[in-house]
Amino acid sequence: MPANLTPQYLEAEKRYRLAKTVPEKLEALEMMLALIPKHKGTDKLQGEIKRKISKLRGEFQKKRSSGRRNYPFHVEKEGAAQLILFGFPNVGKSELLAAVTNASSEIADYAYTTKRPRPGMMTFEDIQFQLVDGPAFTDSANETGLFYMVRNGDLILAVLDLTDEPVLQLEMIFDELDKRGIRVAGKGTDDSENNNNPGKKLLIVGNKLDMNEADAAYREVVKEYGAQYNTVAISARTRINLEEFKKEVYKASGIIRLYTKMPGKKPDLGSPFVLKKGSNVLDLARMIHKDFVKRLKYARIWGSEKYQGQKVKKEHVLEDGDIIELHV
Ligand SMILES: Nc1nc2c(ncn2[C@@H]2O[C@H](COP(=O)(O)OP(=O)(O)O)[C@@H](O)[C@H]2O)c(=O)[nH]1
Ligand SMILES: [Mg+2]
Repeated sequence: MPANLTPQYLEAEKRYRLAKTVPEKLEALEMMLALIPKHKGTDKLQGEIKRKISKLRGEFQKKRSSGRRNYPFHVEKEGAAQLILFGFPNVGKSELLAAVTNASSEIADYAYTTKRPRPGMMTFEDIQFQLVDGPAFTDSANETGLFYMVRNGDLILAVLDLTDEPVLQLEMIFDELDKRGIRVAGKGTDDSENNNNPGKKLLIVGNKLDMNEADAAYREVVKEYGAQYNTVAISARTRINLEEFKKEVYKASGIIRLYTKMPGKKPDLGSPFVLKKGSNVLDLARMIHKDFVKRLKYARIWGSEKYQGQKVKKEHVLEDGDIIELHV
C-alpha cells in the first residue's frame, strides 16, 4: 500500500467498498481521487482510480441511454449552467426554487421535506439557468445523492438562514465540502486546468433578509467571506433582491454569451451561444460545428466599443456580448 494515505482518503475508500450502486461507487471514487495525496508513490493508484471512474461512467451512460431505471439523483443538465442548492434544512432552499423558477416546490416548516432532486428553470435576460433543490446536507440518509449532485453540477448555491448564525452555517458548509474532497474556487479564479480536482464555483446566498437583524448578519458574512466569494442577500418569501440574485448567479457562473452573424447579414440576437469565460474564437467555432475548426481562417468581431468589425485571430479571447462573424 502506498505511503501517506490520509484518514480522509481511507474513509472514501471505505465508502467505495460499501457502495452498492454505480453512482454511489462513482461518487466514492471521485472523492478518493480528490483526496489522494499527490506524489510519485501514489501515481499507480491514481491511475487505477481514474480507470475505474471512466469504466463506471461508461457503464452508467449505457444504462441510462438504454432506458433502464434512472439514478434518482442524476439530473440531466439543461440551460447555461446547473446550480445546486446547498444548505441546512429550513434555510429556504425550496422557497427560493419556487420564487425564481417555474418549478412548484414543497415548502414546509419542518426539516427534510425535499428528498429527491427537483429541478426548475430560471430565466436571466436571454439565457436560462437550471436550479436543483435536493436534500439538506445534514440529511445523512441522502448525502451521497446530494454530493453526487454537487459534483455533477456547475455551481453551488450555499443558502444561509440570516437569522441563525450564518457565518457558522457557512463554516460548516465549507467543512463538509472539504471533507468530501470538493474544492471551492474563489472569486474570479479559474482552475479548470487542475484536472484531478477542478474547483467548484460557489455563490453565497443569505436568505430571510426580511427578518430582524438579518441585515447585520449579512454584513458579518460579507466581512468574513466577501473578499473571496460572490455573495448576495435575498428574501425568497417576500421576493427581495431576486433580480440581483440572478445577476450574481450569472457573474458567479463564469460563462459568457456570444452571438454570431453571417457576412453581410444582421447578427442573430435570438439565443446566444454559451461558453466558459476565457474561451476564444476557436472554441466558439468548435461549438458550432467541428468542421469549422479546420476550415476557420479568421473572424470579425463587434463588441464593447473596442471592436467594430475588426479582424481577429483564432486565439482571440472573447467577451460577454461579442458578436462574431466566422470566415471559413
Ligand atoms: N421570513 C422568511 N421565511 C422564509 C424565507 N424563505 C423561506 N422561509 C421559510 O422558512 C421555512 C423553510 O423553508 P424551505 O424553503 O422549506 O426550507 P428548505 O428546508 O431549505 O427547503 C418555511 O416556513 C419558509 O416559508 C424568507 O425569505 N423569509
Ligand atoms: Mg426544502
